[in-house]
Amino acid sequence: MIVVERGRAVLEVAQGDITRLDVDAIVNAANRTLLGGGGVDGAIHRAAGPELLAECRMLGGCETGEAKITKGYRLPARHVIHTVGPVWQGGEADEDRLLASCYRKSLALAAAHGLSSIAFPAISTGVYGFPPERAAPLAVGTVVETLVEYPIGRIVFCCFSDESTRLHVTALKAHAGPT
Ligand code: AR6
Repeated sequence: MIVVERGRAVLEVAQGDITRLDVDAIVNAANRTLLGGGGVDGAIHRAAGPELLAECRMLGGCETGEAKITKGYRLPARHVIHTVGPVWQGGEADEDRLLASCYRKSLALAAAHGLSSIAFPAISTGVYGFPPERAAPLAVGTVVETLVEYPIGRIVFCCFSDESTRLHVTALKAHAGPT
């Protein structure tokens, strides 16, 4: 859809179901229990199968802004990185920092496991109510900033709706050009 190169890395926006992507890791917009839910979390657990929930039970939950990794089981993706985005409370409750932290910690975990491709959903912009037009530039900007630290070759922003896709394309275009 749109592809931008930043040094060693290629960033792209794709539209569709993240559970179909063949990457080293897909990121799950989970909740603090890590025991499943609706939205993208529900879709990932359904597609990965019950073994994913069994592994998640052993993780002891996850704090907002943090990330934990599991295997991908029946998914085409080899791993799932579970992160917990902030619930939108009006913007004065550290939501921006916590959302940026989800992207940073997920990339750090992917790099620590030697992974070279990763796909993100639009964390917190569904049930958690983070305004999508604020989240998209924050997500893309954080990834572009953080990437320089890690040898990750491919980053996909996997958007579900037309609106989310448009917002991420616009945000990514702002980072096109010489690195
Ligand atoms: N592939 C890609 N993106 C998707 C998919 C999919 N299959 N399904 C939904 N989205 P949400 P949150 C988009 O609500 O706001 C869960 O119950 C969706 O359109 O999944 O972080 C958890 O257990 C939206 O743009 O996550 C938590 O309790 C984005 O994914 C809570 O929801 C995120 O929407 C987390 O809420």
